[in-house]
Amino acid sequence: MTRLTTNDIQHIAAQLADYDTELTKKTGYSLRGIACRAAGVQESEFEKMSADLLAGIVPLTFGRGIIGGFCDTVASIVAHIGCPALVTQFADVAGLAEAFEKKADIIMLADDDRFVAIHPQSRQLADNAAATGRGFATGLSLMGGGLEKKNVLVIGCGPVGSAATQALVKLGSDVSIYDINLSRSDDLANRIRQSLDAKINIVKKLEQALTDHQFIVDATPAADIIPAEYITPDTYISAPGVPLGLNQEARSKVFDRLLHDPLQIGVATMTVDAMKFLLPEG
Ligand code: PYL
Repeated sequence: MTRLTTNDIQHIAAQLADYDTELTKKTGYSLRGIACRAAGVQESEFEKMSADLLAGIVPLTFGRGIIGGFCDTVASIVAHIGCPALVTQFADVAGLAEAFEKKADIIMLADDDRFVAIHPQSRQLADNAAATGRGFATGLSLMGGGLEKKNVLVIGCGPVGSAATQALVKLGSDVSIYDINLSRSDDLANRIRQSLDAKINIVKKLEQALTDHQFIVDATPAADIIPAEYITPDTYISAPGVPLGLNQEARSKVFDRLLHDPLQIGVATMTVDAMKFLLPEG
């Protein structure tokens, strides 16, 4: 997982309304709409419940430390989709205590390895990598007019790519996976076979797979992985990976058939995932 920088996220809060417009044009759904679809929650239900919740976001100094603006940006995304949010004044254990004292229903916190939303009452948690993969798979499906029985290529078999693969299999897609490390592809294919009783295709040559696929999830932290020559007028790309795997030429060729953001879809989906713990069946 790429560690974000202040630079990556500095304009997110100010541009959330514009981002909603962009997502709606591309997919027919707002950020909240995509997140609710990805989490399997009716948007009206989320709207009703979320206004009475409070999310507490706790800065963590552990590991490589605070990312300037990270917690505030997370809070702005959570609030944008309709759930009140606060960033604790204190970090670490004092921040966790503060979130409890302020009666936060959901507590969000990230270090260099994990970013989670904890619902202490039910002892459950939502994971950002899983939410991000599912959110971007859902976004690709909405942007591409549905992916049932369609061939989809997932590049990168880490936690985000794995979650995207799982979501795509559940959507009925024929999924091919590629990872620079073949054993990660093998592991993911085995997990999918065991958990979903589904067979997925392991790709060994990325160039051929890019030629063969119109729908692509780029869940890698690698730049320039999808060159412009592989982009056709039918190519749709959903790219949770940072940095984006398309250079400027590829980006202008794919034009508006691209979903890419560093935090928004993942945080929104994780928030709806966490809210599900409050539902009777959650
Ligand atoms: C959560 C993001 C998604 C992509 N990369 C992940 C990342 O940057 N992780 C590091 C988050 C560290 C946050 C820091 C803070 O400001 O509280 N501990």
